Amino acid sequence: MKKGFVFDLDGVITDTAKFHYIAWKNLAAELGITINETFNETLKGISRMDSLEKILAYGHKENDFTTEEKEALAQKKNEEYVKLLADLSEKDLLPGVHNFLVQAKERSIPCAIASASKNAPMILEKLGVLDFFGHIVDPETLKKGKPDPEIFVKAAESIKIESKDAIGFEDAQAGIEGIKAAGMYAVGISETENLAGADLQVASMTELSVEKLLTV
Ligand code: GL1
Ligand code: MG
Repeated sequence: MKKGFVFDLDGVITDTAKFHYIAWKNLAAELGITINETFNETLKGISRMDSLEKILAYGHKENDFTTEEKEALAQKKNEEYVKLLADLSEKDLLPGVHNFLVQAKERSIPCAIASASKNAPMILEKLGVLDFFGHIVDPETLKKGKPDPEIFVKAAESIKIESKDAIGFEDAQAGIEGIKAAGMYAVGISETENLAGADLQVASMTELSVEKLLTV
């Protein structure tokens, strides 16, 4: 039997991935760099500064800015992103998420968040689901981002289970790779992308039952 769940946030719990895309696209445009949805797939699950570095490299501007300038650019993106979240509330939970979390709670299955986003606690609070999670991994404590397994291993440890007993949920390819490298069972959630390496892929969490998943 599996013993716990580890969730990505953006694109799994709520559709904030679209707001990250808008904010990155606008910042890139100001720098004369055009990004599209295909390129955006490679940003999913990637930390704020690493995302900026990837965008600059994509536009051949990786050597054009000082560290301070890059920090200011990342902050600017975050300010726009946070503005886009102003109306975020329970209605923005993705389909099936609330029901799944309730089912997990009824069975006393611990849940943790493994997101690269520094905004995770604020977002979970706005969504009204903060209390369902035993722990939110602080991305500042990580040596390496996804696809490294570190964030998933830390998430399992934080809810006192072994990685092999955990199930991870992800919408991004880098995340699926991290979950598998941690030795967990990987559930991919995407309507549009083929998430290579996932043990199971669904279009939304409405397709999942806690009881059935625990015995995979
Ligand atoms: C960071 C990036 C986002 C996204 C998330 C992970 O979030 O900026 O584009 O890749 O990590 O889902 P944040 O800026 O909220 O720390
Ligand atoms: Mg995600």
